Amino acid sequence: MFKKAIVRKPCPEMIHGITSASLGVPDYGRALHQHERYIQALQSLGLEVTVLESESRFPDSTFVEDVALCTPPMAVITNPGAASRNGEQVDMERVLQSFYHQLEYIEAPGTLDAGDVMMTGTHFYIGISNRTNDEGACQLIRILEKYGMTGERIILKKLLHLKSGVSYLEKGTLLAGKALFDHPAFEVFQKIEVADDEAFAANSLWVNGTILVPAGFVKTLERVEKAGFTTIALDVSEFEKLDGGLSCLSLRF
Ligand code: CIR
Repeated sequence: MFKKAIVRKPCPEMIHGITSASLGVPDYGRALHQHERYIQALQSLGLEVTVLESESRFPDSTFVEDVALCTPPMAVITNPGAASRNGEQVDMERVLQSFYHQLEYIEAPGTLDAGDVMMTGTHFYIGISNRTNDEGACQLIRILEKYGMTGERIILKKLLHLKSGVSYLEKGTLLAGKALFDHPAFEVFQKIEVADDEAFAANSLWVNGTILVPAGFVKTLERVEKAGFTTIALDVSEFEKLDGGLSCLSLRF
């Protein structure tokens, strides 16, 4: 179970965030409102949420998931793969020092965005993407092994991050879009398929037994509920415009 979460308020400069989507420019006021609702949902599921002030030097800094990986024994400060985001991790290091005794680091030439890392118990899947390189993934696997955990690499083709295409819902169940549904590494799991026209909803989020699903993705919501999970639908439309989903908006530990 998670006890804590860290989020960062979006900054007005988020309208200049990196995107591959063609959904238009985010509405900052609406983004702030959606962020508030996101925080309230985490709180309603028992998490104590630390809300960091917005950081205007980094338009994408509300996507805190990418700059650190939180595991039970330690946190890893990443080396983000996008030039405009590299530096976001510095402040997160300071914040995580007050929560963790052990911090580890991904170092250049390794790059890693933790949106590429999916935790399934003590085993971690690490996407090799435009943001996470082989060196970064190998560094992470070595760090995990020091703490009795394991990791393996998954080569990505089209996805921004591994968790843009797959989410672990616990209880041995994955929610996966077409890009990863049949991946041999995931044969051991039960799977819920995300319809092609709802691909964004593959980024859903387990929080203490409840699955947060992006609002408006009704087929996914139905399939997750039919599989026996309790859900909360949350509108993240303004973050979707920047390729960011539910997991990207917090660190949970
Ligand atoms: C980026 O391209 O880095 C941001 N606009 C979106 C990051 C989304 N983060 C995530 O999937 N973990």
